[in-house]
Amino acid sequence: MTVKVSQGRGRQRHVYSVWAVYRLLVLTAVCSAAETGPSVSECDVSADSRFDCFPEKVVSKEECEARGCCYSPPGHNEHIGQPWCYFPPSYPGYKMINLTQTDKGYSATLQRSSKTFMPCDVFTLQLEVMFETESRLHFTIKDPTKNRYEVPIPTPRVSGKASATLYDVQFSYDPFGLLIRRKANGRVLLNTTVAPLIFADQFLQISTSLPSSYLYGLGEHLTSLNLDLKWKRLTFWNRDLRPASDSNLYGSHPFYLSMEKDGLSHGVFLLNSNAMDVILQDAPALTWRTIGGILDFYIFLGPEPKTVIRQYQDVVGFPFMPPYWSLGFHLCRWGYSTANITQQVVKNMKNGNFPLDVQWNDIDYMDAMRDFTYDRNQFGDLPKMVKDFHQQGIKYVMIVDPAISNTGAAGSYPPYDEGLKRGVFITNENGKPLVGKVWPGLTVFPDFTNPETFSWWYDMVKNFHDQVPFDGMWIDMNEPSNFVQGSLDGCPDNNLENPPYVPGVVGGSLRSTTICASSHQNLSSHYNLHNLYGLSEAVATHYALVKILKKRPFIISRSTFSSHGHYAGHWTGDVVSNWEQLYYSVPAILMFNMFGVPMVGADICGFGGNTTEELCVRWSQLGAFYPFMRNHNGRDSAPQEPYVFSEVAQTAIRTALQIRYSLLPYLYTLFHKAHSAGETVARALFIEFPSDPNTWTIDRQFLWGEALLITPILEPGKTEINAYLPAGTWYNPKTGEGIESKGQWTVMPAALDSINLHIRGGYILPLQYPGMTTEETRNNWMILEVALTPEGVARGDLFWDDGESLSTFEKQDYTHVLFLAANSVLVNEIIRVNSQADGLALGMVVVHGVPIPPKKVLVNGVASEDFNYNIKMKRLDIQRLSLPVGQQFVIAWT
Ligand code: MIG
Repeated sequence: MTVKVSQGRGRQRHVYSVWAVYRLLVLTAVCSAAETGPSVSECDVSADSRFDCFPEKVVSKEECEARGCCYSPPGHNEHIGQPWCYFPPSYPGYKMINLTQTDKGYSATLQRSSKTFMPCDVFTLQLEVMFETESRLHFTIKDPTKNRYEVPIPTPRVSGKASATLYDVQFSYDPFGLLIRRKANGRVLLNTTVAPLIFADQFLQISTSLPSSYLYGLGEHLTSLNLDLKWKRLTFWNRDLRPASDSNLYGSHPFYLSMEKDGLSHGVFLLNSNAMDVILQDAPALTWRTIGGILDFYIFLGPEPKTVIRQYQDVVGFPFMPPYWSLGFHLCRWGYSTANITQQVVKNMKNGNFPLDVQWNDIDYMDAMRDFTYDRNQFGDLPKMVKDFHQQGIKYVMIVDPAISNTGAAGSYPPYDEGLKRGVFITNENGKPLVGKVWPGLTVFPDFTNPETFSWWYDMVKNFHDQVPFDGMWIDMNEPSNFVQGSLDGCPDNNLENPPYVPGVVGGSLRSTTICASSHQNLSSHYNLHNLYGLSEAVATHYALVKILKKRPFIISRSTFSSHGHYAGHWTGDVVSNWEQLYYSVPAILMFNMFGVPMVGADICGFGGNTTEELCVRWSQLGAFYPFMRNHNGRDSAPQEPYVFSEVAQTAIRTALQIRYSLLPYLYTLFHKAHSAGETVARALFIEFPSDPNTWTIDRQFLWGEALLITPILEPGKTEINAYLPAGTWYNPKTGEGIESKGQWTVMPAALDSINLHIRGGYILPLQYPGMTTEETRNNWMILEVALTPEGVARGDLFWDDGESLSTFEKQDYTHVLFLAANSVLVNEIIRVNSQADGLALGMVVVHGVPIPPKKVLVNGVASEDFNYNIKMKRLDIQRLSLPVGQQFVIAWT
């Protein structure tokens, strides 16, 4: 065990924190803070390093100083958001006593001797530090005398202590603070001595310095990928809101990844589901401020961003393996008002020669907008429609909202009658189901933290599936959204409804657009569980579908929380049809991949407002590279199905779809790697090229996996685009051109029909000729696109199974083939093969970067005439192959 624990009071402080030294000195002089303001010299804190002592409101000098804090309203050159009232270094904190070694790490008692400004300080706390793995440190701070709410998601249970760790931990005794360093270079990754720890019943706050200003994550918010640290407050309280900046949105993922100066990285996860603010400041520093639960932190040492992301997913769960069909194109809108119209859409797609896999319906299909019903007039043919779709190889997904109508005549609507009998609904202070209002009118809200609700939900879903054999579910409005504030009868007046501090939620109140915080759920109050509502519905839906379909479930949810990706995917909600939102969809998709929710997409062409043809073409081209590719539109917006546009636009969109379909084997293999190894599918450049600082802020380009660079056009009227090519060889698959990049900006064409794609030298992409559905595509010839490095090597792989059975990876019922090129030879190596690979045959190989015209091509030792060489592009095409992918082959060119 090489962890150092500082014993002397001042020893480590002068090394790590000037702040802490200062605090120590001042603390010996000033005893208890409160009534009088601190001295002028104590308040001499640089603006960026001030931590807010009065987050509730704008304050006067008197109010501020009454808290024992420093008052300094910003001048007009200073940044808005900078605290007016901030902690002096002497502000009393907790004192650490009884630090002891445990079989997992350390434990200690923390004691506060004076009150803070928040009611109900917890004066004695228990700290547990757990060295869970060599790269993961876990620590909790709790009340040892009282069980407080803890987030009920499964996390790894570790016994014992990792023996060699990438981190070491040091403690500051008085005031208590934690310092976590990267052993390899001594860098401080976390230092909580920068501001006082506060742990009151409804106000928990802890701050840390950051090693750099390159910070990512902390979704769901409308932000750039690299977060802006200039006094930004990110609020977590799941909410139904059209994505807007500086607003709490649909989901909460209190996890960040930090890129350190030299390209190493680490991550921090606060497992807490209460309403929360995270404050970012230029120091650089970060403050977690939550209004309940405990402090439950995981620190991931990486050191590569890829490993940080995997380590995070080790805690929250790896993503579900999607069915193959779900990687195809999905089409939806609010306003397909009859089954006929819905069927016509599918016909139009077919007539227009557009690939389509999944047709959707919005709430239009429902009878009086009630779940688990369908409108017998407009959608009388729904069961038949879905069966017809199946005949055509098309799947069907429909929306379901959580809220259940409670106004039908008794006995007329089983979801309510049954639910009431079985006690599945969230209750109010009187123990009666809380009544709100959503699409069907008055509604009650299922409590998915109640096991009985799981079985009730299963019964409802099963019953509906018996009538309408749908293939997946779209769960919307699960923040949960409510058209009245709190409930029909308002909310009671209590400390959960009116906490002493309300994070920066839109609407200013916890009940805004949702149900009362103090309403009751099986596991705890809604106050604690609110941010888990969407997740809990996704889990219930996942289990219901596994049981009903006995195949992999496909679920897309609006509301999410950490660990969501294990059960379901996400779309980014009600984005507006404009260029700004087109851009923001890129960081959103990349962040959700970092959160372990790779099945994610934005509504292609936008949901709110009317798209333009150009915007819709560009959005379709980008959307072809969303892991979840769905065009969805609002009720009042102009139509935006691919076939409504001009021939030119249609051609561009069709091309985008065909490229998507041709890449399916590669995409599916990436999903397998996400599922089995916690990788990202849509990947930020910095994740792949962490040692190149140019990539750290790029969020207008991204990768699929390691090998495919996508440069979408995100602005109108572009004829060219300046884009970044990280160091290496990059091939444009369309022109065949290869570029050697030193890590440089390059001008690329941007004609309306162009999508700039680059394949990275050193990689092999498995492709197929695109069909009209994923099913058709799966039966087509396979193509290998080989992108050689200057040294002439490349590698790739293919994961293949039946595309729908449960747990094929876990049961080892799949095919996995590696492809390797070196010394002018391409071979496959069969890691595992099953009968699913039987029909799969390689029809063509494209090799980029062949320097010398080959004279001969040998396929399994037999000379072939079916090859072309393009001397300008240095590209070799080998055609008319017919090689089973699941059997060893050797292709050589000399
Ligand atoms: O209050 O079901 O985000 O995709 O079309 C609106 C109607 C409810 C919001 C979803 C959107 C969906 C719409 N829903």
